[in-house]
Amino acid sequence: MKFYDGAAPNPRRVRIFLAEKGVEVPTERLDIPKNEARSPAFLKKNSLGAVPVLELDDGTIITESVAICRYFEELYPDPPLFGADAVERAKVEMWNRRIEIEIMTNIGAVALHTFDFFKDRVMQVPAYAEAQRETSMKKLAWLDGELADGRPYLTGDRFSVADITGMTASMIAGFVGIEIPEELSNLRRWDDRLRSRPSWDA
Ligand SMILES: N[C@@H](CCC(=O)N[C@@H](CS)C(=O)NCC(=O)O)C(=O)O
Repeated sequence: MKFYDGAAPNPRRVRIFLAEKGVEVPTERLDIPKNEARSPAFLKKNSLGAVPVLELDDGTIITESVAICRYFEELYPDPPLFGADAVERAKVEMWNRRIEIEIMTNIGAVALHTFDFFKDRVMQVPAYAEAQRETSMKKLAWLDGELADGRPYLTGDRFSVADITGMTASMIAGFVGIEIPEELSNLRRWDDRLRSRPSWDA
């Protein structure tokens, strides 16, 4: 198998996941700014021109960071990062989607609509970026409220792929200068906990 990687948030989700599992996979790192993920050869692997991509020995291609993580979860079930029973699995799915949709997409839009890097990739609307920056602050306050019960991780006591999505959102927030306000102490506590994991540097 080969893992097509890149210096960017979504491939990093898979890198963190693999680090948490203690698994090493043959990897090729594409140079995203040099458009290597959009080369004709790579578009045959992923028609969306993006990493991460996992290519299996029989030629099967898996794209989408969470789908790749799910595949590795099947191969290496310990420690469980998608939940250990029916309720946990549902909560992981719930929280992963909540973090992607409510947090990461909003923060990501700030980057997409302002960074020069994306100007040929999306139709940029700077006013939309500003609106999303404001929305992001409201969503962070919402998440702080959710974490007010003091649980260490999104789904409870167990770290999961939903927290990994949170780590990625936190990284993107850093790129666009969104900081967690001092008063959102529950969120800060969770973010500090994630940053202290060795996999943060994956
Ligand atoms: N939904 C996809 C998103 C993949 C994606 O957007 N990848 C970006 C890096 S974070 C990419 O490879 N971009 C290549 C380019 O813009 O040329 C996932 O979760 O894997």
